[in-house]
Amino acid sequence: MTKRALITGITGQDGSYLADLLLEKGYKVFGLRRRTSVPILENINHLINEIEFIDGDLMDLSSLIHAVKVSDPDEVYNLAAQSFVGTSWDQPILTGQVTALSVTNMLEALRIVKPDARYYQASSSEMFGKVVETPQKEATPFYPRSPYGVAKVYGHWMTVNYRESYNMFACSGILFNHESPRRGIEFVTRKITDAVAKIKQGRQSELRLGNLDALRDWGYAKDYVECMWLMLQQDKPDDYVIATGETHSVREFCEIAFSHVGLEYQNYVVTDPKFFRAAEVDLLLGDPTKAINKLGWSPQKTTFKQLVHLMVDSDMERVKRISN
Ligand code: NDP
Ligand code: GDR
Repeated sequence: MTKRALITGITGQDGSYLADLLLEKGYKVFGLRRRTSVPILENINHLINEIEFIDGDLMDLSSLIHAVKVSDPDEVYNLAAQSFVGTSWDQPILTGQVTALSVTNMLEALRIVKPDARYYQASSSEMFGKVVETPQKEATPFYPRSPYGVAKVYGHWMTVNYRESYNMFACSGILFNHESPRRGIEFVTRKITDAVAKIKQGRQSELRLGNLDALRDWGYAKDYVECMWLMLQQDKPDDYVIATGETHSVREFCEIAFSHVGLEYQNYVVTDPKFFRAAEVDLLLGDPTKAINKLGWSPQKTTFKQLVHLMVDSDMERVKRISN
């Protein structure tokens, strides 16, 4: 029997890679999509005829009930969110409504219409926030440092709560930062690789960044969506940290990205207070031991250096295309 999956956040980085993966596995894929005046299809243009889109918004419970009825899913991947930490200080209430409370909308839609569907919640290493313990694992206490991090803690605990209250197959993946050529342009990695390509091709002169000393455990999004799927194939629902177990600074990312095209980052990167955060998460470093042992997942498919290089190469090509 063909398995059916409903993905929220299908137009985003992870939703698009997950759709690629599930289609490869022979799933029928449904994607919840917000109505926009101009379609945002950059990440899923190649799949437009393979996905069945359902119009809806995570904040609108009735649209989620409709989406679950129409898709009749075996698996639901709830990836939609206001996902940019910076914006969460500018729009803390919206972030709470979308990234926190709407998780309950999705869980309620499932409880009402299809309680035996398996559910994946996109939790985040931002829940760890201030360093309490390093490396961070499933049992590390949360200390979120942004409205986004606080919202993700709510969504995480609601997922645990629905699992324990209603015996639903609900899992949370606590994913550390993962990047790719499909990453939104405002996130630091993509902002850097886009700038490297534009500077190299004479279309930009400098790159303005905030805190260069922030440390992140960066992996490749294409590798990480596999874990989401693996979590829903287990006998029992559970929560897992997904990370590489390595941490690198924003500065190191710059060094590798600029040097890949023969440039030195010091000549182009300018520190701008505008990009510093009201409260910073200084160090993220995850311990993926549980995922390795229980899911049989391998964290080091794509190394940090390979990740930086593949993102720079992709932006070099894209900038060349748009320049012609
Ligand atoms: P993106 O920002 O690339 O994608 C977010 C998606 O959510 C988009 O498809 C967006 O749609 C959709 N969305 C936003 N608001 C709503 C809404 N009200 N109703 C319906 N859809 C909405 O995020 P990523 O793909 O990077 O991340 C996926 C999930 O994983 C997010 O929940 C994120 O918080 C979480 N996460 C991400 C990590 C990472 O490093 N990438 C790490 C840990 C967790 P639209 O195109 O219309 O804006
Ligand atoms: P993050 O990702 O906040 O970790 O959240 P982001 O790439 O935005 O920031 C990473 C680190 O880089 C520092 N930084 C800058 N960041 C941005 N965006 N722009 C800059 O100019 C800049 N200069 C320095 C930041 O201060 C920060 O320390 C991502 C998102 O995908 C979340 O949805 C997800 O949950 C977490 O990763 C895990």
